Amino acid sequence: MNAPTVVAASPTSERGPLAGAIFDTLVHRIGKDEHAARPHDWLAATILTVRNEIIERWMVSTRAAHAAGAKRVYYLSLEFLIGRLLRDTLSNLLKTDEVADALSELGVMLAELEEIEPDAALGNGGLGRLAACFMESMASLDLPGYGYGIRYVNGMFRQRIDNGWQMELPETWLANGNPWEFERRESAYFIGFGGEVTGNEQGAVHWHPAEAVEAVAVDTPMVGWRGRRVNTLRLWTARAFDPIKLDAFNAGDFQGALADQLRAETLTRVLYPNDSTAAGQELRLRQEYFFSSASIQDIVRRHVQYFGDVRTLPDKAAIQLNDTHPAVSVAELMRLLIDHHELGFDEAWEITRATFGYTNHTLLPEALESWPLPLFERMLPRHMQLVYAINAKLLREARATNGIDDRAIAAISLIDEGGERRVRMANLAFAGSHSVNGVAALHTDLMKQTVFADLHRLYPTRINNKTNGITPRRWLQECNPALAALIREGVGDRFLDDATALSELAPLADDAGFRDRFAAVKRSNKVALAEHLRAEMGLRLDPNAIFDVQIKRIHEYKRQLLNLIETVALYDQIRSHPDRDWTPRVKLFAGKAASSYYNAKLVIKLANDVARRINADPAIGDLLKVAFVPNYNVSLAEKMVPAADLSEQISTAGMEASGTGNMKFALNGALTIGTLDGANVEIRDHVGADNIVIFGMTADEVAAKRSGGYDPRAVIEGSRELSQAINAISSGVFSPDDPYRYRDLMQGLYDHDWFMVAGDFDAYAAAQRDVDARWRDRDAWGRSAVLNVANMGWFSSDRTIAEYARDIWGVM
Ligand code: B1N
Repeated sequence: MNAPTVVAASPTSERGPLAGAIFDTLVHRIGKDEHAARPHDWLAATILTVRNEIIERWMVSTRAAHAAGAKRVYYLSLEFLIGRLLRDTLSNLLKTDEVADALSELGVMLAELEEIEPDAALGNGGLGRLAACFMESMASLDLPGYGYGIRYVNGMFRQRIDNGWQMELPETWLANGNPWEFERRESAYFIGFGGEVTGNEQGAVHWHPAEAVEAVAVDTPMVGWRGRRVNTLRLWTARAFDPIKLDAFNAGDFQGALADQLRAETLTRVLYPNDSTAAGQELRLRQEYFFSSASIQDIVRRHVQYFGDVRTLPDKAAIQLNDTHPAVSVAELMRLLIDHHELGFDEAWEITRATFGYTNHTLLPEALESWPLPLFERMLPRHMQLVYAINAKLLREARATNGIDDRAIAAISLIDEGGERRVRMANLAFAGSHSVNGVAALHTDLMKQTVFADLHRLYPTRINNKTNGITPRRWLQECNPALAALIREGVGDRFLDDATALSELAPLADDAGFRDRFAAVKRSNKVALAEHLRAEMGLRLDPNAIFDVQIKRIHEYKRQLLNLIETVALYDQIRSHPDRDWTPRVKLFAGKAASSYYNAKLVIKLANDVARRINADPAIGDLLKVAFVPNYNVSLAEKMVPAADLSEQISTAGMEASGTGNMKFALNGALTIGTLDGANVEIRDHVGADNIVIFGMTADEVAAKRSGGYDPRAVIEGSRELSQAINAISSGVFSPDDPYRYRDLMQGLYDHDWFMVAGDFDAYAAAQRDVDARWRDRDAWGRSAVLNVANMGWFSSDRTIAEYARDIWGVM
């Protein structure tokens, strides 16, 4: 941002107490006066001032949990995609207006400060954002919940588009400091790596790590709705025990003197930019063990300090593993119980299983984590022994179970023996937990039928479903204040505390006056987005067109390519039949590709190539505009979601575990065009089949086609629209500078088409023309949009968290 807009500041004597406090913070904590202060100084002064109030509530929350001897919930996640915190925190404290007024007395605009706060982008996509929504809901439901993760210095990379190609730049969210966080130097733990394990005659085991770093806690307060509770997000940072080797330094070896510190800092330096892909890197396993060990040590220490006896851990602590990234925690807790607390193996195993729950977020084979056994053994020799011991017990149980044959035993084993031996983290997490859940009904069914079929036969009650949710505070109240105000006018403010009360809106779907006001809100959000995109990328968009939006990570299974091919087909149709009554569309794309994912990066280039050609075609005018918006993140989503008319949720059925973007759009009054995949199935059930546009193969049909000889070439040749669009892309119509750029990408569709782009194309194109027709019936569209909002309350993460609390954690 440039210099903030200067509004006239009030004279000092007329300032209220809050303005006085912010000013005092600016002077005494930041060390600047109003002449020297930059926008970031005002931001820091505001946050530090607000923080004072939060701290008091934070202590109240902590003391209350302690006094009640309450059971605590620990959410372990390698990712927390928080985004910005100022607007969220002020809104939850009901202090937005008060702070805005105080700042305006000082000549500063709150909205401008909110816009310069950097996103805490400590996650890739849906999995990390879910963890952030869960933190907010736990605080809002007054549950004593702790998040544990890593304080990456560089979060998700910044995406720049250079001549249509994605470029990755380092993200530096800490460049101006982080006024939200508290470093807890006293909460530091020893984390060992490598070395060897010895035993004595009494059977006591001792691990002598070859290397060690110190994990230091950094806490951020998480404020719940109405400030009801303040919980802690505890992120670990790594430090060398010996920050500098003075002897080496004095001998002139400056780099050697600092080598340990550098190696430690490297551990928590960057977030792996993988989404739904396992990173096969030694550093990744080090990160996973580092944060798991620090978190488990912290949890056990707190428990023993408060309750005296480690054996009551499952009564007082529930630990949820967010996917398998923290799964080594199972072995780490076993190690602490056996080696440090001297429990027997069986008792330790009972406690471990009663304490952990595991959430699975994907069945994609390339995303299932497994570690080469030699690497695991070299880095974690004691944990390797424990994994073997757990496996022996697991396989003994399996062999004693009817109907489990040798093939099933091999699938259940914690060790994958096919080829290079590997440790299977999903099996370890499954075996070590009393609950294993999927994130949408369909996904949970597929868990039982596919990846976990044999473990499910062995433990038939363990798998359960917890359909994902989103926090309605950030994803309705804060990102769409105009819609929130309209809902309040319509049905009062009960929905603010209970999102299912949105259902009271349903009758207003038939009220033409309400629909008009609803449409006006949507239109003003579209105008605001168009203005933002004009300023940022020089785009000119017509707010009367359908805003058709696909924003999410770029991945073949999410099928941005299906959308782009259909865009090309539509372009072709409009040019061939300019006389028809076309419905104007704006197609917006945004999302990041993993830096090593070639095809995903090529899809970004294709989106930009298609956009450049179509947007410059005078024969098309405003009938079709296409844009790829750079650097998708939480803050950009908060601008795009409220402005969308149509939400693209078009993954190959069976591949998207849940999706949560789908929920954000529907809650903000967009209609979904989607496959019967992930939570789309449940969204259809809630909003009603008439208010969503479903197309394409089901998960069963996809599976059947894949095993029964799917012939994409025949499909493509049988569809004139599709083959023309593919030929155009393949022959360089959109890439005259490099006509062969997309030839292999298109050829792949003829040869294998694993994601069934061709198989679903005709159904998708027909569904899009159905969307056009619905759009032209403004009353029917408006009615459907209102009914989407009215029926999306169930997808609040408050509902999701209440289910976890009741069924898995035993805290509600
Ligand atoms: O988790 C989300 C779901 O809504 C999405 O459908 C699902 O794709 C997403 C390895 C993942 N699954 N797996 C990952 C992320 C990072 C990584 O390194 C895998 N993300 C999901 C929330 O349930």
